[in-house]
Amino acid sequence: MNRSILAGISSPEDVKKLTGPQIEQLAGEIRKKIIEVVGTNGGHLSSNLGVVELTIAMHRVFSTPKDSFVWDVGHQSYTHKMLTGRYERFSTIRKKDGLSGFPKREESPHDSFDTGHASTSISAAYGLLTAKRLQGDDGKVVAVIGDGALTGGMAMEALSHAGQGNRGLIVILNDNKMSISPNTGALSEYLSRLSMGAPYQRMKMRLERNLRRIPLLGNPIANVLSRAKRAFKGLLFKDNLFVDLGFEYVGPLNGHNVEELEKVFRDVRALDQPVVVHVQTRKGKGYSFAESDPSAFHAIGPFCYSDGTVEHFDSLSFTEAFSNSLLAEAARDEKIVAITAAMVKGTGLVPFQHRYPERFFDVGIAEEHAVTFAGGLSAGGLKPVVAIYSTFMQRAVDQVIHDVALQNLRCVFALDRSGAVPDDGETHQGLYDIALFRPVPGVSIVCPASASEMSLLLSWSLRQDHAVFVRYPKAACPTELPAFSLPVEVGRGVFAHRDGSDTLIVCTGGIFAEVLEASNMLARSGSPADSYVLRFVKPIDEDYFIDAVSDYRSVVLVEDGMRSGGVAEYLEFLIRDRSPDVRTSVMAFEPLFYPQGKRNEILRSAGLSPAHIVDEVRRLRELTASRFTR
Ligand SMILES: Cc1ncc(C[n+]2csc(CCOP(=O)(O)OP(=O)(O)O)c2C)c(N)n1
Repeated sequence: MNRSILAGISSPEDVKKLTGPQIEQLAGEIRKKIIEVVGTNGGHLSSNLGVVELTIAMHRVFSTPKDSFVWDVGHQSYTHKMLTGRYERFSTIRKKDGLSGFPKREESPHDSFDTGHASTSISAAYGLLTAKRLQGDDGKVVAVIGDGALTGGMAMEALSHAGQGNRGLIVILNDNKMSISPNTGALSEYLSRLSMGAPYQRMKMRLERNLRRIPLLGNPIANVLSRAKRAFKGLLFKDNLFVDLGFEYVGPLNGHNVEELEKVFRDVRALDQPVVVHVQTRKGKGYSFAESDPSAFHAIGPFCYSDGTVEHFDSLSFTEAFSNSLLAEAARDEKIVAITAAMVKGTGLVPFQHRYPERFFDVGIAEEHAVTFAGGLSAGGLKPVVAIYSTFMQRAVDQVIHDVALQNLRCVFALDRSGAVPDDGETHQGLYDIALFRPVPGVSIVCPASASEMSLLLSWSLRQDHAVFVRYPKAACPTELPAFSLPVEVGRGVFAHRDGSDTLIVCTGGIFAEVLEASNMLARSGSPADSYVLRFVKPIDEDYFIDAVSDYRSVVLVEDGMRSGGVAEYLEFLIRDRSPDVRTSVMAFEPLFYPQGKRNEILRSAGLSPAHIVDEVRRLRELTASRFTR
C-alpha cells in the first residue's frame, strides 16, 4: 500500500511537486475522504466529487493566497480545504465549532471570499481583482461557477461588467449539466451547443500569446488577429455569449484530466484579458450511487457507504406537510400554480411537479425572477405559490415590495427553512424574514405550528387577495393538539395549553416544539405555564391579543427570528402600552450571525432552548412575585 499523499499535503506548494501517478493517487484519496466524511457528517457530496481534478489543477498552476479563488455557492470547496492545510480538521466539517461546509475568510487565508448563496462569485472575484490592480498587486483571481449558478441574474450582471473591464479575470465555468436537479432554461441548452471548437480555441490562444511576445510588432498584429478571429469565429461557431460580453472563451475541456486543465490554466494565467474557461465535469464522480443519482447526493445527511442509503425519519416534516397541503389545495383549484428557484426537492414540490407539470415552474437559481414572474402570473389571474427557503428569499425583497405588494397582488410565499437552520451555518439561517417583510404594507405573515395548522393556514392564504408569507422551519411537525384544528380567525392565535397559570408563553409556530418541551418541564416541576401560538405574525388583532394576555402576571414572548424588527418585540411594546401591569420578556435571536450546528445547538447558543425558556419563565415569575409581595 502506498503512503498517503493527502496526509502529507500541508499547503498547495506540496501539490505542485507531485508527479502524474501521484496526482492520480491523490485524487483517489481525496474522493475516499470526502465520501467517508460526508457519509458521517452529511454534506454536499456530488458537487465535491465532481471538482477533485479541477481543484488539484488549479492549485498546481495558481498560488493562493497570492492568487485568489472564489467558489460560487462554495459547496464544492472540500478538496480546496483539504489541499490548503485543513486535512487534519476535515472530519469536523459542518459540525458545531468545526470547519464550515463553505469557504470562510476567517478559517484560512486561502479562502478569499465567503459564499453560500449562489451566483456571487464573478462579482466578488472582479472586486478582488480590481482591488489588487488598483493597489499594484499582480495576483490572479479565479471565479469557479457552476452552470446552475450561472442562471442567477447576479452572475449575468457581473459578466456584463467584468467583460468590459479588460482586467484578467478568470472565470471557470464548471458545467455538469446539473443544478441540484437537472439544470433548466435556455442557458443550459446553450452551454451544450458550445462544445465545438476546443482545439481551435487553444491554438488561437497560444498563437496570440507568442505574438504578443514579439517586440513592437507583436501587439498590433495580435490585436488585428483578435478582431479578425471574432468575425471568423462568428461565422464558424455562430455567436458566443461570453465572447460577445468581452471574454475570451476556451473550452469545453475535460474537467477530470489534470494535465489538460493545467496546460490551459497556464495559458490563461499569462493572458491579461477576461477569460471564461468552460470545463465539463461529472457530478458525483467516483461514487456509483452519486453518479447515477447526483441530485439525491447533492446535499445529503449521513448515509451508508456500501449501499448509499440514508437514514429515514418517520415523523412528518413541515416541508412534507406543506407539500401535502398544497397538493390538496391544487386539486380543488386549478388556478394554483407552483414556482421554485432550483429547489424542487428541498421545498417539497416534487409531487406537485409530477401531478401538475403544466402548472409547475422551476425558474433556475433566480429568486428575484421567481417573485416577479409570480407577480405576473397573479396579475394574469392565477394563484401563484412561490416556495423558497427563507435565506434565499432575502434576494427578492424588492421584488416582493415593488412587483407584488405595491400592486396588491395575491401570491403565497412558502418560506421553508425559516428560523434556525441546521448544519450550513451563517449563510443559510432563516432568521431575517419576519423583520424584512413585516414592514411591507398589505402583506400577511403566518406561522403554522403543526401539520393541521399548515393545512388551515395555507388554505386561508390561498383565499386572500394580497401577498401572504407562510413560514416554517426545517424540523419535524410537533404532535397535534386540539387547538391547532380551530378555524382560522384573522390576526388571532390559539391557546395550546390553558390551565389557569399566572404565566403565559407566547410563541411563533416554528418554535412551538421547544415551547411545548419547556411547558412539559415546567408542568413536571409543579409550576406549569400556559402557552399561546400566534398563528399570525401579521396582522395582529391587537384587542384580542391584549384580552388574551391581560389575565396573566407575566408573559414570555418567544420568536424564532431576530429580536429587532420581530413580532415579539412589537407585542412587548403593545403589552407595555395597553396592559402595563403584565411583566414581559422577549426571547429571540440577537443581532449576531449564528454559526453552524444542529438545530438544538443553535437554539442553545441563542438562549432559546427549552431549558432557557424554563429559566426565563422562572426568572420572570420570581420578579413578578417580588413585585406583588412588596
Ligand atoms: C441564491 C441561492 N439559491 C439557491 C441555492 C441552493 N443551491 C445550492 S447549490 C445549488 C445548485 C448549484 O448548481 P451549480 O452551480 O451547477 O453547481 P453544482 O452543484 O452542479 O456543482 C443550489 C440551487 C443557493 N445556494 N443560493
